[in-house]
Amino acid sequence: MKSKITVALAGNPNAGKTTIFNNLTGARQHVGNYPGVTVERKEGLCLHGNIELQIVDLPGTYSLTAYSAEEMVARNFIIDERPDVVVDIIDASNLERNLYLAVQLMELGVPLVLAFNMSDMAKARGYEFDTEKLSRFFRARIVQTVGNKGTGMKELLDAIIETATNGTSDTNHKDEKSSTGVLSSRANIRGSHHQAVPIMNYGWEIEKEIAKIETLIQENRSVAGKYNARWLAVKLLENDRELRAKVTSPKINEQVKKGIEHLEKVLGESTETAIAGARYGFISGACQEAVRSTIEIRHTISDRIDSVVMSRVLGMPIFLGLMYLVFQLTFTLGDPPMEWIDNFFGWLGGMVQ
Ligand SMILES: Nc1nc2c(ncn2[C@@H]2O[C@H](COP(=O)(O)OP(=O)(O)O)[C@@H](O)[C@H]2O)c(=O)[nH]1
Ligand SMILES: [Mg+2]
Repeated sequence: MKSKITVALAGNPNAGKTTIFNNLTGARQHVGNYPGVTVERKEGLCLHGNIELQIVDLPGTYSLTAYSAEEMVARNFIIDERPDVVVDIIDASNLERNLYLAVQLMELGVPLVLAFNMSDMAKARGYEFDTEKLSRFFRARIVQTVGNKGTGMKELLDAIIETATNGTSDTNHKDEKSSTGVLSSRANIRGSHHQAVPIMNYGWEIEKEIAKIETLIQENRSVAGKYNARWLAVKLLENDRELRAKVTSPKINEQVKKGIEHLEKVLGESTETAIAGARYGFISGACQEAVRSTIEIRHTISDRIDSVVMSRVLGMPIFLGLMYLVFQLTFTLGDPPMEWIDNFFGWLGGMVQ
């Protein structure tokens, strides 16, 4: 293992990135700017055991598209500087929304750790996570943290070092707790685990187009080495303007154009929308399997009431009973005011005459 590990902290704004960055680096920080843009670049050092970690606080982003300077900086840092580990700081109390970035990091194929931060808030909201299962879905070790209390920092560092050492590659097949006590997620992904874990799949039509472009990318030496071929194929189909400008091969561009046209015709929506929709579908499926919430329990109580009130046998009598009650209330409670109004108009009539 390298004696120095580069770690990039990614995450949605307000997920607690800076808090965790400060916890890990203390006063050993350096603040600069990314070249050419006014996006702040914060770096710091952290010593864990005898391993030195260089930690970079990436700008907060919801996605890895080419829409904003922040997203471009975050994405290009990961692609160009190839940090040994990317830690996605997730606001676990808003899990589904935050996992959108995690899916994209997973697709990018980077060694990934997910910090489920704000786990105190998530708990207060009644969420319970099956982190082992989520870890298999997202191909990343997961650590629950409370940034502002410093909880989970040691476990996070263990997971980072474990990921830098063993990677998140499929070659790691030991289906057991690792030496650091952090569950080695990759171990369970394909090889030894009996339960197959679905990988992010965009559906037959889109997958067919991805495969065609992916093949052309792999044959093209100028882009093949730099990018994960599947990721680039997806991004091109998403019509990512920066990457479409970067890829100059006419063969690839022609295939991308054809692919987008075909997909928009058969899907009836933009490829961008369809691809984002598939990502959200994946997240929602994973959460349905691995996140429990007491809000769900509240749901089931209201479901139970519904099942009585809406039932075929009791529904009508309950409805008629309620109507009778409304009728009674209207006339018994409505009687006195009706009398007052009657008297008032009688009096008014007398005055006019
Ligand atoms: N309740 C709670 N608050 C946190 C946690 N982590 C960070 N915060 C607070 O959340 C706010 C946003 O954190 P910050 O680190 O600035 O987020 P960033 O935008 O991702 O850099 C700050 O007020 C932190 O003190 C946590 O685990 N639980
Ligand atoms: Mg910040």
